Amino acid sequence: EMAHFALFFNQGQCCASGSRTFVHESVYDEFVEKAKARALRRTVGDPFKAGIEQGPQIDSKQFEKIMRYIRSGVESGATLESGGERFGKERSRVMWRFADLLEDHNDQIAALETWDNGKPYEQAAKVEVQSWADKIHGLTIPADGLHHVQTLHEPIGVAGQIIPWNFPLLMYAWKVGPALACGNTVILKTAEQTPLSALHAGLPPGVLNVVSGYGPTAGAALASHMDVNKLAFTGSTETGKIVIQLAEKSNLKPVTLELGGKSPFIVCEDANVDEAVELAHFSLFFNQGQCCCAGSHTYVHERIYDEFVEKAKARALKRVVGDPFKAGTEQGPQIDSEKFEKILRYIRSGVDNGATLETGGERFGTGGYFIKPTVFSNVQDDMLKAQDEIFGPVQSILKFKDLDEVIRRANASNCGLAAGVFTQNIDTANTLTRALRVGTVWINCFDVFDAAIPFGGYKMSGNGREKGIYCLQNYLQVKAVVSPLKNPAW
Ligand code: TXE
Repeated sequence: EMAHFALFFNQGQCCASGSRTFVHESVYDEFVEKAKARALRRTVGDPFKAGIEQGPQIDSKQFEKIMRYIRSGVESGATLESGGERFGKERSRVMWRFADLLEDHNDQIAALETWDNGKPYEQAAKVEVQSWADKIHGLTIPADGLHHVQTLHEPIGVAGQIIPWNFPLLMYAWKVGPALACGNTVILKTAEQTPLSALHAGLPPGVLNVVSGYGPTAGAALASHMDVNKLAFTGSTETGKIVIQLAEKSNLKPVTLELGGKSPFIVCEDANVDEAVELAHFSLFFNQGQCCCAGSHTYVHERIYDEFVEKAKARALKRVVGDPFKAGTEQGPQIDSEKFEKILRYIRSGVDNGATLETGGERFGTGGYFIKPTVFSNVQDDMLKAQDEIFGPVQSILKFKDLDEVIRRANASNCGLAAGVFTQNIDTANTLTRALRVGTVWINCFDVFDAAIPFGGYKMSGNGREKGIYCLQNYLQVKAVVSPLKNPAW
């Protein structure tokens, strides 16, 4: 204790500091062990805060000089027992290294994605991992009375995460990044269709554990495990209801859910039709139509409806379907035979219910789960209302007359993940943005995903947000710490 004080007092900036600690060999090992433990306990941080033992060094010049001495100590062969770097950096360093590794192996990982999932190689996920690791901190709170009150933001513990097959690597990054940045360990279950890319990443042993397996066994085990402290799930609304019950029945672990959507894409009468057609096409057909936020309900103002339908059909006919490894391919196969059959069933039911099949509507080629880009016009709300997400390359174009009507119809959905709004009029954009009950509104754009932008749903599209500063609270516990202030002057 005394040697620690003799050196570390005043950030080690004392002319008389006990900088050379001579220890008799008979007690050397024990002393080193205990000195290390003491240094690890030293509280470093805001020097105005009670309880802080060590603030920053005086300036950048001194700081850099000390860092140089530390490096030269390591290079000269002294054993670095603890510390040796900027405070708060350790977790951040691991995160950056993880991000670097993902970037370095991007080609390989993208190929794994295409093998597993069938998505065009050129589109295979470009992953962003952001580091919040060294920016997570609590608050000091000026509560009444003579108490020092602060909060500590601590990791929640073991995070269980279950991800789907439509964006295997992207879902992995969205889930794993914030959980690790907040200091948790992770057990991640990949979808049975797409296990490869997640198995490719590596971190310190035990920090990130990837489990491949089926939902009702491996997934359910994770959701109901007593030692898993938090669950994050992306998948169908149906399975979301199951995992939330498993969590409740076991240890009441908090659950965040990112579930399906039926997103409206609203094209107003003042829109540039060519641009709107292209964006609406992208919003639905991207990733073989297998996006939770796909613009599956294309509402078009009656004044431009016929022109829009004609051009949407022409664009769908131009879509390049085929080998996902081939440059220029826009659309690969659907994920598996079950989903392929389900989409074809929905197409048949659209025809049976009287919607006009403009193009597509059947399998593409003779092998594999390829579906021709399909466009329906004259679609009525009740045809889509009863059904689940189509989750395939099927665009449904509906007609509307005025804003109030389209708001009412769009909000009648039990989902609320996202919406696209296409207009040149700022008042129209503002009105729709405020009125739509969804987690993301894209105005004159769609599928803009940045690691800093929160993503998640209203209503049955889920709860909680992924990405950005909003997702951190899912992975942190807040501990209130109260201690008496002995000196009333403070
Ligand atoms: O989803 P599931 P499926 C929608 C889309 C699609 C439909 C069905 O409409 O057609 O869901 O897809 C795991 N306990 N979305 O069957 O079952 C499963 O192993 C614990 C939207 O693939 O939800 C996988 O890892 N886990 C969606 C994950 O849940 C279980 C993306 C997703 O599978 C489980 C995918 C259980 N009992 C499909 N059962 C989106 N929001 O983007 C399954 N799982």
